[in-house]
Amino acid sequence: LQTEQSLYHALERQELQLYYQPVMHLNTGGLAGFEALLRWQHPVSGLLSPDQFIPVAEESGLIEPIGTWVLEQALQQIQIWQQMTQRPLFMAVNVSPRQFVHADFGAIVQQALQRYQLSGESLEIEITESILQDFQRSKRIVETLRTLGCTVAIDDFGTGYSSVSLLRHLPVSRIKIDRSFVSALPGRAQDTGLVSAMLGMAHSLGLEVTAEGIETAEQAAILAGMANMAAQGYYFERPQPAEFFTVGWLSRH
Ligand code: G
Ligand code: G
Ligand code: MN
Ligand code: NA
Repeated sequence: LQTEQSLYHALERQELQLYYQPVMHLNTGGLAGFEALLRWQHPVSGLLSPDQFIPVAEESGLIEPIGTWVLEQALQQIQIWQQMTQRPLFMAVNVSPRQFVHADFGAIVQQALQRYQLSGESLEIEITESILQDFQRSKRIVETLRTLGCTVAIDDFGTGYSSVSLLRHLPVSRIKIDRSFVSALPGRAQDTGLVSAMLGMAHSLGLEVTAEGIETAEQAAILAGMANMAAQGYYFERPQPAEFFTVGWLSRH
């Protein structure tokens, strides 16, 4: 794990970078949007993934300026890609609990949308069940985000003990089925059964679904046969820097 001081400098020295992973419409193969994934280009250790520094950012409070930077950067990028493609692509942004329950989170989102002249539908906020620690406040923030037109997704759905409880109490719009369920496909009847139960639940509640971690054509075909959904995974594309999509990729999709 990295230290607080070096992370402080990372922000200052512009060592943080966003990678993007496309989110596809599984049944049509068309592009739906992107998820922004944070990286730290560390001068000594090389490219670091969020697991190596988000915990320090959370503990130190640096997650607030870092999270605001991520939001601004991601929205600036989706504005560029929307203009390039003339399509209503969305950007999904991961938000840590400490960032989410910050008193100004709604205002920070609103300002960022205004700055890049984007409607709320351009932004999806991904939360995990760890926000349940501050449930009342989280509920108000989810409501504020929905008022702004943003979608709110439950990330890593199915991995926590309370994922289902979250659906019961929060007006979220989407679940992202955790990749551990997708990587089990094709598997035993139980593995397929779990995924179809999650799809059934989403359907009953009027929620949209993204399946994460699709790595093979077979997994894509199995899921496409089950329901309409959005999909992400190495099978479609790995997370890549913005230039990768701007130069070439977007004109082919
Ligand atoms: O991209 P990768 O698979 O290494 O991401 C690892 C984890 O880091 C995932 O759980 C992802 O949700 C989280 N993550 C990625 N980018 C961000 C970010 O900008 N903010 C926060 N809080 N978490 C992120
Ligand atoms: O927790 P969250 O869903 O935000 O994490 C997304 C992480 O999953 C990113 O770090 C991304 O690099 C990783 N990821 C995306 N697609 C795949 C995939 O198909 N297989 C695997 N193993 N990881 C993936
Ligand atoms: Mn995510
Ligand atoms: Na996830």
